[in-house]
Amino acid sequence: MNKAFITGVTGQDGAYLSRFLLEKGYEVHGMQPRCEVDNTERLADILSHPRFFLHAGDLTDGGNVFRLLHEVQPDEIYNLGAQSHVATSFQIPEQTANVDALGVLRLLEAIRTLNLGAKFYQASSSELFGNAPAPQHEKTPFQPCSPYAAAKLYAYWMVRTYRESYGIFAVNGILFNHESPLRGEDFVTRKVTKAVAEIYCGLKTHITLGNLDAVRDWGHARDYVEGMWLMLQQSEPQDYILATGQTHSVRQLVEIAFAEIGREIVWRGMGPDEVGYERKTGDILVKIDPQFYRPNDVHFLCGDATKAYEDLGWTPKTSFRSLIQEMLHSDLAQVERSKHMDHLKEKNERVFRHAA
Ligand code: NAP
Ligand code: G4F
Repeated sequence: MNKAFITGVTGQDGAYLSRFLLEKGYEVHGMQPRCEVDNTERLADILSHPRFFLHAGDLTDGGNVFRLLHEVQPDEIYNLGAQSHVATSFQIPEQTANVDALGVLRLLEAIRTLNLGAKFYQASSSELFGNAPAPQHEKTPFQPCSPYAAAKLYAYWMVRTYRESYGIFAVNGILFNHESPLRGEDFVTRKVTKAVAEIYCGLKTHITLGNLDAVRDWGHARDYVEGMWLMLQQSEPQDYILATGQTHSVRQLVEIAFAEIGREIVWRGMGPDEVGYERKTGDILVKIDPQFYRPNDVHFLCGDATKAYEDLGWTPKTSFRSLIQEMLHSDLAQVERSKHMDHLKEKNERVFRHAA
């Protein structure tokens, strides 16, 4: 039985990858960082799986990383753990570097010194390209423009250094943005689908965003975790881009999500004064808040995943529209559930007050 070790198992990709590997018959071990609140929500349905194990750990703790890898002795290591929010990396650059850059070094050093022979997948990012001309492919020169991207660039080169210097099977998956109903709520796709669901249910009146003109190549996380696995099943370690090659702006994302609830958005104004209002009613549904602008942003990402298609047979299966529909329907169901819970709570409180 193959044994996989996943850092970042409690995150979006960790949750999809764990399910994918369990279905393939793997024993899956995940590193779970300590958290004040329960961080296993995305793993709820596999927590009691007999081949799924969580280990307390942290990528900033070298001793912990060594001990866990020594104990688990995995065949494959997927390093998905990161401070993954680009805007936040401008606020906590040192912590971002500690996790996203040095965390990778700790893992690679453990593989080397423990002589593990495990294959290693590094979650590299299209952020490495910054504002380099599109479409971006494996040979496009990197131009990182955030502390997050710079930390990921260090990690990228460490993977290549350990592969070339010590013969470790280590690969970089340079993944373009991928989303899902499990996406964190402060990434723009999920922020939009959640807000549209809340507006539909009457819980809020509008959404507040930053740069509407940023363009991304958005795919579905479920499709991308298969690509991660395929990279480790090759006879030679190589770096690959995973992307859809299709682009949309944040503005288009907003229009598509509101169209799903039958509301057509029209734009008026410029920069921070721009608003998106509903054509039929004139209601303002989108406002801009400069607090969501970044000190530096990546304007246009569009990936060329030809190499992954040719070598791995990998192609994305989910269109952008169906991704947004799936996310929105999941958020609508979630909002309805919490409205129902609030209603029950209110009802119970009324009964108790009456009884008292
Ligand atoms: P995510 O949902 O933010 O998950 C990140 C995970 O890292 C969480 O499980 C988090 O744990 C964990 N983590 C944070 N600090 C840690 C530390 N000090 N030690 C150990 N674990 C730590 O991110 P994702 O979207 O699944 O992305 C997975 C990886 O792919 C990340 O490395 C990200 O940078 C990279 N990536 C993502 C995309 C994308 O579009 N999703 C594209 C390219 C690359 P808690 O939250 O439980 O604390
Ligand atoms: O959803 P985002 O925060 O994702 P971003 O910055 O592209 O990073 C994600 O993808 C990377 C791969 O390219 C990963 F490496 C990284 O870990 C992460 O998963 O922002 C997308 C765009 C940005 O240009 C941002 O300025 O949306 C713009 N945006 C506009 N308003 C906003 C908002 N982003 C966020 N998070 N929140 C807003 O209100």
